[in-house]
Amino acid sequence: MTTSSTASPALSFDYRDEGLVFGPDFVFGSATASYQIEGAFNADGRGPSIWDTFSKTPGKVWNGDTGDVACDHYHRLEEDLDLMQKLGLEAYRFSISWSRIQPTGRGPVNETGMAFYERLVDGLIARGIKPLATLYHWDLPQALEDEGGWTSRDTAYAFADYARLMGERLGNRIAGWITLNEPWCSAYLGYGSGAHAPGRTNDVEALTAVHHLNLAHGLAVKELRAVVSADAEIAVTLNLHVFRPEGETGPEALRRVDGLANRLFLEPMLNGTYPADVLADTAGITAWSFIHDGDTQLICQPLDFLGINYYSTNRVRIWDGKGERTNADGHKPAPGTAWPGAGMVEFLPQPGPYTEMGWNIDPAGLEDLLVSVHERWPDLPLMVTENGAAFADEVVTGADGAPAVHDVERTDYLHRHFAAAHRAMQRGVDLRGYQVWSLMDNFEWGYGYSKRFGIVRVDYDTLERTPKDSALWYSRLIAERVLRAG
Ligand code: IFM
Repeated sequence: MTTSSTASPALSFDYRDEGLVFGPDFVFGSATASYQIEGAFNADGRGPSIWDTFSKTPGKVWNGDTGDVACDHYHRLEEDLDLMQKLGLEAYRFSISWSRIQPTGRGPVNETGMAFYERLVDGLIARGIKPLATLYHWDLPQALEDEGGWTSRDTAYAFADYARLMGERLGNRIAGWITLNEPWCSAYLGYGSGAHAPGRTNDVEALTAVHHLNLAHGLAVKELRAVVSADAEIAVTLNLHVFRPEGETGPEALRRVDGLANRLFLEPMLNGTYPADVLADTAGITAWSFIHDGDTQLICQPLDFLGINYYSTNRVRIWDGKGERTNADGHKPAPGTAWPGAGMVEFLPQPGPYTEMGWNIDPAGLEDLLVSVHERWPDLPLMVTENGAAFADEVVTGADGAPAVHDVERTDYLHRHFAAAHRAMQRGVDLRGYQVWSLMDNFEWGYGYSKRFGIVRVDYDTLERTPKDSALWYSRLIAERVLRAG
């Protein structure tokens, strides 16, 4: 897997192309996730998830923020649906809170929780917006974590049951199903570095979680296929990492981290095998005996598209043991490591500019990534299921006296990444659509409410929504299908 091009012919351009045309079938949308926006953490029978527990554990989340209220989307559904329609979204990617449906992760449906998603999906369809549903965006029911979470094989089977149940109830209305969002984060940040819920820091557990998440994906695809409409698409979303190797040791560093971050998911899911070199690299940590006979065949299910989340790039080499070591992997601070068995890899600071997350802005990385995945799996359609940027927005009073946010940097970021996606399509990539992260400002995990990714501003005191200039720019792009500067 070469998500790792050193240089692409595109690097000399600034990606501020204008006039690029997107065809009528390209699906413009926006994305959110349940814990990040819904709030209503204990309403109508919802059970606790690992993020409820983690966010309420002192010191885990910036400022002690939690998702208890978040954007209160649960109670403001109609207003948010109207907003999506006003912006002209063609698709909306949301995630389902497992513990709203099955409060303990198993057992009968909590009908009030299900009714919320039925209202959401029906409301989207009534407004001509395609529902794209993610089954798992990190909010594991706490009861399942208490039984071992993703280190337990049973969790994969419980997930498959939940997937079937959702397929039975919504399978005739969802245009696209996404089993998992970014299993890399669930496994390595949840069980390795401890930056995310459940906050464990154990290399063996992180690698075990990788396999059980892969297995959960495969089992869920099988269950969904059995019950959803024939025209519903089924996919998974991966946050594939783009690594740029630095110096002589760069290629070896790249092989190691590309193996952990990308190939450990892509290869079982798309080829039905685990990468032998990664199993060998990590043999000192685990013998991988949790992979049972037949698992890789189960994991490898035909997919209708692959969802790719992209934000920035990494520069890597093997640490030479001299001087001060940098560790700019973009997922710090954390008590443990997100890179089991790859402690010798040094993440070098990237040249700027940066977003408010400290992540470098590199649209060429998106073009490189889409092209490299396409070259490896030419028949697999792709969709950008997340891309966007956090900036410190300022609210001003607009000409009409109403609040306004002139988020020039976010608009420019989106413009350049849409240009990169367009160029990838010109190079043959079958890219089906693009879901901007995020529809609205929300709970940014360990960073709480300190980082704003929304194209719509949320005032966390009044919960008022204000479309930022980036939202107005996006609305125009969707209407005209021609890329222009902000
Ligand atoms: O907010 C997250 C989202 O939940 C998953 N992908 C990355 C986003 C920005 O960090």
